[in-house]
Amino acid sequence: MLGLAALALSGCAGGTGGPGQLARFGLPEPVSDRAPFTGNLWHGFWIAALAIGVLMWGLMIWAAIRYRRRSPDEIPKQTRYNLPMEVMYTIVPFLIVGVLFFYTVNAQDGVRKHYTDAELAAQGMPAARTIGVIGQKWSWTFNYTDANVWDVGTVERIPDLYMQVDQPVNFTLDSPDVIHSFWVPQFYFKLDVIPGRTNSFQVTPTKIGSYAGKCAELCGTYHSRMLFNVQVVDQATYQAKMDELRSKGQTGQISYQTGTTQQVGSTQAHGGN
Ligand SMILES: [Cu+2]
Repeated sequence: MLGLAALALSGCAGGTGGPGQLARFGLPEPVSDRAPFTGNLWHGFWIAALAIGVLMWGLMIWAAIRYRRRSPDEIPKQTRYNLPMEVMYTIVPFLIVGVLFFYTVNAQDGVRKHYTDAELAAQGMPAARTIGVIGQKWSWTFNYTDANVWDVGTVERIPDLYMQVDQPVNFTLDSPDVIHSFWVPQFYFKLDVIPGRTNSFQVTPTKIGSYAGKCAELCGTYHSRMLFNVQVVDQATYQAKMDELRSKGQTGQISYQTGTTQQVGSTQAHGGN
C-alpha cells in the first residue's frame, strides 16, 4: 500500500526527481540547506497518515467481517450512545492535529531561521550575500547587491538567478504590483512576494546545477510565463556572470515602487541604475 501511494505520487511529478523520488514520497531531489525541514515533515506526515489509514482500514474490514449478519432473521446487536467511544474519537483527532501542528511549526522555524554572519562563521560558512528579488507582472528582477549589478527578465526572456554553491544568501522579496510567489521546487521552499511589504529569507544552495523556479501565485494574464532558472555554480562562474552583467552596463540596483506596474517586455520600466 505504501509502495502504491509512493508510486502514484512519483507518477504525478513526471519523474523529474530520479530514482530516489519514490523514497521521498514524490518530492524532487533536494538542493538547499533548508530542504530537510520540509522533506522530513512531508515524510512524517505520510508515515502518520499511512499508519492511521492502515489502522482504520483494518478496523473497518475486521468489524464488517466479525459483526456481519449471519442469518436472514438475525439483527446484529445495536449500540448507541457509547460515551467513552465518542469522547475518544473527539479527542484523538485533536491530539493528532496537535502533534502535526507541533512538527509543522518546528519545520517552519527551521526553514525561516535567519543566521547572522557570526552564526554562519561558527558553522564554518562564509558570510551571507544579499540578493534582492522583485516579482513584477510578469517576470523577475534580480539585484545582486554585493556585486552591485542587476538582471531583469521579461515574458519573452526567462531570467537566470545565479547563486554560488555552499554560499548563504539573504533574499529580499518585493513586488510593485500584485502578489506573486517565489518558488524553487527543489529548494522545498516558496514565499509570497507582496506589494508594500518586504519579505525575506535565507537559503544556501548545496548542489551545482540548473533548477526551475516559478511564480506560485496566480497573478494575471502571463502568470504561467513567470518563470526563472536558478543556476547554482562555482565561485569562478559566479564572478564571471557578475562581470558579464557589469560589462553590459547593468550596474546599480533596480528600484521598484508599490502601485506602479512594469510593462510587458520592457527592461526600462523600473528606471534602473
Ligand atoms: Cu506572479
